[in-house]
Amino acid sequence: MKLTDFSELYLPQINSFLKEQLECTINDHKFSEIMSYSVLAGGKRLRPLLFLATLEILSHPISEKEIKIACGIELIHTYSLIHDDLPAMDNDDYRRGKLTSHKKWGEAEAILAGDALLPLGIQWIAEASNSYELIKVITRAIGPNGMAGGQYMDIDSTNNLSYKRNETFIDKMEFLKTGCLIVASVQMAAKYANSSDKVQMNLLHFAEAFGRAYQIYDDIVDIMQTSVQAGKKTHKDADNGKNNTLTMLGLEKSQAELSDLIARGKVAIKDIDNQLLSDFFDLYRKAL
Ligand code: GRG
Repeated sequence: MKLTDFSELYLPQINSFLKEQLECTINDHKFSEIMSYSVLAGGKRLRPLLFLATLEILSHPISEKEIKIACGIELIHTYSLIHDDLPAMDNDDYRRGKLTSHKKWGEAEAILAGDALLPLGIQWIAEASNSYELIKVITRAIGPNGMAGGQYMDIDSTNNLSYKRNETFIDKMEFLKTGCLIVASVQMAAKYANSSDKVQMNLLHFAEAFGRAYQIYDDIVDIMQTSVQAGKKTHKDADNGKNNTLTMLGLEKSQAELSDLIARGKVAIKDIDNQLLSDFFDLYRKAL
C-alpha cells in the first residue's frame, strides 16, 4: 500500500479516536478542552502513522487496540511540544499556526496539560497492549537517557555560554530530543508484532536513520522558510547563537547528510518493506 492511501485510511481514525477519548474520559470539561486544544491542533501524526505502518508491513492486523497505542504515542509527543514551548524552555507564542498552550490558557494550565498527557499516553499504551516490553521501550525513549535528557542537554548548553556545542554533542542531543520517540514508535510496532530479532534490527536501523534525518530536514525547511519570509537568514537557533547540524555543516553538507541517511534507511528495510515505510522518506523531498 502507498503511504498516501494508508494515511487516508488511518488519519481519520487516529483523529476521531483522539477527539472522542479526550472528550469522554476526562472528568473536568475545561481541562479536557485545554488538552484537546493542543492534541487536535493539526499535527502530522507522524509517530502514530509510523507505528501503524510498521505493523502493516509486518502483516499485523490494525484495529481499535492498535489505534489506541498509536494515539498514546501522539499524546506523549503533544506533551513534549507543550512543555518545549513554555517560557522556561523555547518561549514560543505559536505552534502549528495557533497560539501555544501557555499563551492561550496560561502557564500553569499548559504545564498541567502536558503533565496529564504524558501519563495518559502511557496509560493508553499499557491498556491496549498489555505489554511490559512496550512500556519499557516508550518510557526509556522519553526519560533521562531519551527525550528529556536531550532537552536537558539543549537547555544546559544554551544557559551555559561557555559550553562547546560541537558536532558530536549536537548529533547526540538532537537524536535524544527528537529521534528517540520516532525510533520507539517503530520499535514498539516491531515488538508488538513479535517480529524476529533480525527484522527488529533492520527496523531499528531504518528508524535511527529516519529520526536523525527528521531533525536535519526540520532545520533545513525552517531556514528555507524564514529566508523566504525575511529575505535573510533568521533561523531561531542561529539567531540565538545556538548551533544545530545545519549551522555546523552548512546547507550543502546537511543536504548530503540527509540524502545519505535516506539511502541508508531504505537499504536497512529493503527485504521487509513493500514501499510503505520507504514512502515516509518522501517527506524530506522539499529539503533536498
Ligand atoms: C519538553 C521533555 C521535553 C522535550 C521536548 C519535542 C521536543 C522535546 C523538542 C522539539 C524540538 C523541535 C522543534 C524539534 C524539531 C523536530 C520536531 C520534533 C518537530 C515537531 O514534530 P512534528 O514535526 O510536529 O512531528 P507536528 O506538529 O506535525 O506534530
